[in-house]
Amino acid sequence: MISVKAEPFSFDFEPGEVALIVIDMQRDFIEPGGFGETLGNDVSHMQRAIAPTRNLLALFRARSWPVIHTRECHLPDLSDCPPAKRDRGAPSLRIGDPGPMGRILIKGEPGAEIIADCTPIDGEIIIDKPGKGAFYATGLGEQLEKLGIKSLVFAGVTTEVCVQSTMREANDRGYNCLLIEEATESYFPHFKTAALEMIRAQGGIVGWTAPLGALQDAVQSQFEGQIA
Ligand code: C5J
Repeated sequence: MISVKAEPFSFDFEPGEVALIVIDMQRDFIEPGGFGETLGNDVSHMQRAIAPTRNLLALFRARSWPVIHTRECHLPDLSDCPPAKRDRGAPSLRIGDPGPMGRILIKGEPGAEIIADCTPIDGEIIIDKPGKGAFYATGLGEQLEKLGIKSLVFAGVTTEVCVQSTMREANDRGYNCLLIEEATESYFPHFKTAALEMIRAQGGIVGWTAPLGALQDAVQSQFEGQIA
C-alpha cells in the first residue's frame, strides 16, 4: 500500500490497482487558434499544467503503471455532437468549423491531437470522448475493469469542466480519485481553486487533491532500495 499525504486525508492505493488519467491535454485546449480560444479564453493559463503533467507521466511510465489519455473530439460528420453543444453561445468558430489547426474539435485533425509534451507512448490507452466526462459514450469503464483498477490519479484540463466531470463519474463508479494540483489548469484561476476545494470538501466527497511532490515522495519511499 502506498500512502500519499493528500487533502482531506491520506490517499492510499495498491501499486497494482492504480492508473493515471490525463484529461484532454490537446492542442485545441492549450494552443492559440483552438476550441478553447474560440470560446474567448486566455489559453496561456494552460501552460502551467504541462511540466507537472509530463513529470507525472514519467513517474507512471517508470513503474509501468497504466496510463490513459483522453481527447474531447467529435466524428467528422458531427453525428456524436448534440446541436445543444455545437450551437451554444457565440464562439468565433464552432465545433467542426475549419480553423488554423484543422476543423475545431474533430477527431483526426491536428487540433484534436495531444500536445507534443504529453504524447502517448506505445501501450498507453487513448479514449476519444464526445462529452465532458470520459465515461459517457466511451469504453473507459470496461478498460478500467479489465485492468483491475481501483484508484485513479488525475491530471489535465480544464479543472472544473472535463477533469471534474470525469472525477465525479469515476467517484460514482466506486473509484478513489486523486487530482494532482499542479497538473491541472483552468482558464479561470479562481475556478481551479474552487474546483479543488469542491472535490476535497465534506470528507472528500468527490476525491482527494495533493501536490505532485507528495505523490513522488510516497512512491519513492515505497520503492526505496528496490529495483524499479
Ligand atoms: C472544455 C475540457 N473545457 N476538456 N473541455 O470544454 O475541459
